[in-house]
Amino acid sequence: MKIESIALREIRMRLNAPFETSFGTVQDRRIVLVELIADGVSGWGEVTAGETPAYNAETTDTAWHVLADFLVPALVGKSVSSASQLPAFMSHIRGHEMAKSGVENALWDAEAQLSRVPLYKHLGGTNEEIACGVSLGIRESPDALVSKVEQELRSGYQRIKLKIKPGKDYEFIAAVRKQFPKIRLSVDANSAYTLDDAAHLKSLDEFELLMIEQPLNWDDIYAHAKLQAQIKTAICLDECIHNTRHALTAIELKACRIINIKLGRVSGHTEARLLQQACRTHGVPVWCGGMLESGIGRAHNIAMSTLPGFSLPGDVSASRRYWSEDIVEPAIEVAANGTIQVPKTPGLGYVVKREMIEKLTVRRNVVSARRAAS
Ligand code: OSB
Ligand code: MG
Repeated sequence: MKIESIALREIRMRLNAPFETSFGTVQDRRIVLVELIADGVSGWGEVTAGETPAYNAETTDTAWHVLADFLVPALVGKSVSSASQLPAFMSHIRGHEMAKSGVENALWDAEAQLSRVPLYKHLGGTNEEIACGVSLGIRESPDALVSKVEQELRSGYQRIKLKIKPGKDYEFIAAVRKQFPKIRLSVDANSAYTLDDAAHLKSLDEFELLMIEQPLNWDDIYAHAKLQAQIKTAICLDECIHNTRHALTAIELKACRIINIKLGRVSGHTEARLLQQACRTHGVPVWCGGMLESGIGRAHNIAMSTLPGFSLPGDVSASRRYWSEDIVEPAIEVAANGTIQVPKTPGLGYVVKREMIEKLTVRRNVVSARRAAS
């Protein structure tokens, strides 16, 4: 496949409601979209970086910089034998996984279309429907949280994840668990605690949580191993895991019993596939995390979630939970039993709404092979 052109766009989209985590609150998203043309076919990817470097080191603006100034010039005009070879063309650039993922995933979409197969099949996915959970932001009060949980359970979601931080944890979880003793419940701290909090985190064992996600430092696998040895609840790593090597280190150190895979955090479909395979070999369940994506990123998440290692419900929810109108059609919907039917048309399986994207675009950068060569 020849990479003929790459177009970057930044779009602005407002979430239906503010989303609060231990590191801050977001409502106005600044999303970088990548449209890559290979052999005449257009593929789409989404950069999942946040607006601030609070979840990880990348932001909308660092991703734009690395894409526009380094990745796009290195890739336009190149011929690649398959999308899975793309990481080799980007390995001279350290880090910036989310920027890389946006462009790599766009090529996977194009390659699937060129092969006339749905992306999920092209990736090696085996499940035709995926199990969905929700991630609920921090709320004012335990009562407000309980009514939100009730609403999401009524929509059918199979697992509820609560964002927590010091001072907004025990009572909130206790209130939800009291009301719903049997549901699959997990919590996500986004690195808000330290090992000094081990006794406090151990007190959460009584709630029989499915997992506690990333309680400690974003870059500290070893500290999680020390914590896992002291608590019953399974630790799930999110922020710490950028590639398969990190996952193997975490598994060997017994730093977690579950891993969340986010396409952006691990630099795209190629590494995500390797990572889920390594976890599967070691009997470690994985699930698909979310980054408040638009429909394009969500469609990639759906395709990835069909791989055999994805045995727990992901943070892959319906378009309407985030947006009044999504940028793909049909909008992504979750059935009453908490599943998404994986689309069967070639590529992403959803139609990208170009006119809408055009209206939301605040900046663009287009590089085509002819221009790159001249
Ligand atoms: O840690 O999983 C996380 C959103 C932004 C940054 C980090 C995280 C999240 C979520 C939201 O939990 C998941 C979603 O997209 O619904
Ligand atoms: Mg998380």
